Amino acid sequence: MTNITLTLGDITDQSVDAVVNAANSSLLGGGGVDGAIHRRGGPEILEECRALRAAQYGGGLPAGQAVATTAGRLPAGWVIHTVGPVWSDTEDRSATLASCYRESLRVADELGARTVAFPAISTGVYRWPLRDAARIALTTVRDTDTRTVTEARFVLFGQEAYDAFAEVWKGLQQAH
Ligand code: AR6
Repeated sequence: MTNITLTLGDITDQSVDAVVNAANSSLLGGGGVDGAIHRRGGPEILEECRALRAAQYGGGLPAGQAVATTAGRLPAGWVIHTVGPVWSDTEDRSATLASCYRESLRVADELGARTVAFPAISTGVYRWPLRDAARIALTTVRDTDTRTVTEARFVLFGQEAYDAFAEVWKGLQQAH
């Protein structure tokens, strides 16, 4: 069973077995969490991402999937890169967002990771509304069985994101 915790902070400061990156399909870096992870983790992460592109992900990593690399100089064992969906007003892409969390946990289990730090995937550049993203993230992680993962730590960057996750989590626990 995975214990869910919420933390206000920067995901690159987390000493965990695996840090999840809200990447894009190119796997070659970007802004937001992705930029912070590559900056702080150093060039080894990008080297492994390039190798993945040259091997099994020639067309890029599809949204909803996840793949692991070294964490370079981060205080973590691995980075698990996943690609969230861009928010759409006209199309329901919730299943893809849920898949990011499920697939990241599956990869973490394969690695034998116990502690995993997640950002609020898709809530930055990809514009997913925070509360809805929090509901999808929290219910998906709560309902996913894991073998080795015992802690899923949501690392929220800013009070607004923290409060949204905390309120949604409180509501879900009361409903249970
Ligand atoms: N630690 C934790 N959370 C963070 C950090 C950090 N250091 N920095 C930002 N956040 P985003 P997306 C929060 O934009 O929406 C990139 O360019 C941020 O406040 O990083 O999935 C990729 O390459 C927000 O709540 O990811 C893709 O092109 C959340 O992390 C695209 O952005 C996610 O914001 C992916 O967009």
